[in-house]
Amino acid sequence: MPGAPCLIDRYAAYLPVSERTPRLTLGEGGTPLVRARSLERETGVPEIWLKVEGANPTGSFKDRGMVVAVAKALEGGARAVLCASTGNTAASAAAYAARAQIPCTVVLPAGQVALGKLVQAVAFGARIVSVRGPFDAALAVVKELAAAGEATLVNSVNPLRLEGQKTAAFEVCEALGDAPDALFIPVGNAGNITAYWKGFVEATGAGMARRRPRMFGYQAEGAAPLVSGRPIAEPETLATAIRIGNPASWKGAVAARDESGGAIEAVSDDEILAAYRFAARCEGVFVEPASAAAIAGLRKRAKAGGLEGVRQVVCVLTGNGLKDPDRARTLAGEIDEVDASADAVRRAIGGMGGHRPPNA
Ligand code: AN7
Repeated sequence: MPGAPCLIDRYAAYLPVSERTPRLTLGEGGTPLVRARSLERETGVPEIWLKVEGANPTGSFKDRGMVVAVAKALEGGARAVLCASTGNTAASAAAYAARAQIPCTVVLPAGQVALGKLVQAVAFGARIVSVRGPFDAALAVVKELAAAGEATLVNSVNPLRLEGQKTAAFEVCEALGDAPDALFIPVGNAGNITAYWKGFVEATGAGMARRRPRMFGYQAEGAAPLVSGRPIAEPETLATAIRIGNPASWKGAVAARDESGGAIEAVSDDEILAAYRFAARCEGVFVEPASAAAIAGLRKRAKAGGLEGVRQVVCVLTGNGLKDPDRARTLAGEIDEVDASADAVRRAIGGMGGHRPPNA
């Protein structure tokens, strides 16, 4: 079939869809699985793969779930969609709503959404409101609005979102011929870790895999309710995507952890930033800070000797680095502006660096 792949078509047999479900698509899914040689050298894990979900149409994994949620909303005759979001869900909902030609309202935690995500919601024509408080407060508001029947809620409390997102686990199994030993993934509202685990469980049932991975989830230290075991009223982290104090899929995350023999752990903002740099400079993969939490977790666990018997790892990189240009800009200082001559450029750069190993 010409054109972009349609996730609903590709996995129709495993999704709650029928011939009547609209084949809504922006070319979501089918994202790259990239070998991570620098991380392998550093951690000693023989095989590490990066699932680059930032390659989805709006730059995050949310598109997998959103396409299913919006298609089913259309099938059910919905006239509008609604979500709360730390940014990526809003960008994705706004895009698929535009595609479907239905209105979309997004409710955001004021001052805490990365610029790239915000401008996506603007570009796609969503109605945007910021509320005072964290994501959790915004979610409570949209739940109330949805309960009044004003629009279809497309947050991951809508189970269709998780159905769509589980397809990433299928892709991993198809690409590797089986599930890996371990999956590393960032955790915010905990929908994605829940969806991956569902996907891996179904993959073994469907003959796509013989085994299931251990699930390792990572929260930011200042927003780690699943690590402390209780909700956090004022979550804080520079990884704004996962600045969430009371995850909606709490039980799903705990089940994924316990049934798989994995763990949900915290990483500091400094560890997240170090992993953010490492992914970009040593693997050539530019992710947003929340995604770097998974890499930070992998590096931390490896350092602590917590990867005994783990030979093959997949690390889920949930969002594109361009989502958060303000954070990216802090990676470098001022950029020199000089006259347009070879001499001036050579003086400013101090050599092309070709005599040194890169990124050393
Ligand atoms: C890049 O967009 O919650 O644990 O409202 O954007 O499934 O919540 C985003 C979450 C990880 C955490 N990485 O996933 C939202 C939102 C990125 C994200 C997560 C998010 P969940």
